[in-house]
Amino acid sequence: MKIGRKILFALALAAALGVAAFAQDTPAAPVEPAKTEMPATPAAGAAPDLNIEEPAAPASIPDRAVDANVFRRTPVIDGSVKDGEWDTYEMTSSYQSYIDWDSKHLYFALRSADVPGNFYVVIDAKNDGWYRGDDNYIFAFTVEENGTHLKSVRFYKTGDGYSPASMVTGEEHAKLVNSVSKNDDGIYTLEVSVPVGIFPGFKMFKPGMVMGIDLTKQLRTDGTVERPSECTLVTKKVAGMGNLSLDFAVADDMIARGDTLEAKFVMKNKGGEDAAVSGVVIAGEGLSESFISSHKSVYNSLKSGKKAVESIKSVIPQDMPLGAWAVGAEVLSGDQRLGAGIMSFEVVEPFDLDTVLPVKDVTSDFSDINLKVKIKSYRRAKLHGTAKLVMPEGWECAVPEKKFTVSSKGSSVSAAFKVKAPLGVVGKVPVKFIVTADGVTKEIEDSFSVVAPK
Ligand SMILES: [Ca+2]
Ligand SMILES: [Ca+2]
Repeated sequence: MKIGRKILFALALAAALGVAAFAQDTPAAPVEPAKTEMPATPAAGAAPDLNIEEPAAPASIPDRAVDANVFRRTPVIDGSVKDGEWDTYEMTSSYQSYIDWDSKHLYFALRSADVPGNFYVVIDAKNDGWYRGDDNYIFAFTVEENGTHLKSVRFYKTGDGYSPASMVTGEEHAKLVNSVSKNDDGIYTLEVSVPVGIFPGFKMFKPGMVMGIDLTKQLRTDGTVERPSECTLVTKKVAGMGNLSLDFAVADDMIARGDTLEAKFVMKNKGGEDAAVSGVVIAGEGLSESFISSHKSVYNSLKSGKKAVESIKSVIPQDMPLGAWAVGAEVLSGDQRLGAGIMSFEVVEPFDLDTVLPVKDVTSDFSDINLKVKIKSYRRAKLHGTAKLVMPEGWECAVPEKKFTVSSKGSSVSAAFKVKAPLGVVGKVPVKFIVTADGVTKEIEDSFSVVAPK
């Protein structure tokens, strides 16, 4: 069933959280101090000040209303902020900023009437202290009148010490950052994605992770920043009025195409009086609207102390793009909204691959070198497939292709191959596995080292 009604959960939540709406048409003059440019990289040998504690917030920074719970959702990086695409981070009279995340990326966006100017994404990935460790980044964007922008990534790596002086620009990191901007009638929009691999030690972003993140239009006059705000990566957001408490429960939110998203939306009336609930609408939110089955349930009321559960069941179609999506629920009393919530899930490939190769150097006269590819299934049904090993010229492998079955979702099997080195080979050996299952073929490459026998 399709419900021809647009549910604007982001705005509903913003209203429930008491955040002012973005005044797009009448941008007020910014009350910020004059903008500052990024400082040049200090000369090598600039003495780091290792004993200073983190800088206190300067008095000139105004109080900011930010939503530090970052919702999981995959936006389209095309320079346009669409309904249901972004989770709001901060709203001011002159600009609005957004953060989303999924398992592979962090996403940031800015809509601003205040151009030209600067936009900085400041990240303390492990939230272990700004300027501490090797996880401190400033992604800097300079906004031009015509909507173009320049990009630089500053990477602060200081080991265990504290030092704003130890900065390095990371050209290789800048290349990994995807950003698209547009200027539409004086409203400038910038959308950015940052891959998880930029941050040392991070393989995947996961629910509950706490990261230090700040989106700001200015740095302090000395080019440093405040300690980034603690942001938590979340998979659901709810806001109920009065004594109405709302929640989502989902057993498994990493779902392969063809499998079913199964979740529950739970309402509880914690008050002493009946709540005038007249209906609940469940539907795909924003961009997922056309992929997710929707329904509306009619209520007379929700009695005092009672709980009501709405089941969400929707088969993930084969054409639904990979990434994180949102389902929304809206609690109605006639035309009034008593509450709303969004919950996310991630559409994933049917399986993931990892390699298990010799960690230590192998001597070239060793006859049975063991190479494995580990296949983790995301399909609820048994996953049958084939794994093929591709070695450089001259390597022997008696059985280079194997069949495998992964019995259940979340479990893994390894396909193991024994190989023998050609005579006299030494050095790094590239290995490629090609795995096909469920109509999807994936490849993974890795390497191990061969040394001459003693
Ligand atoms: Ca977009
Ligand atoms: Ca840090």
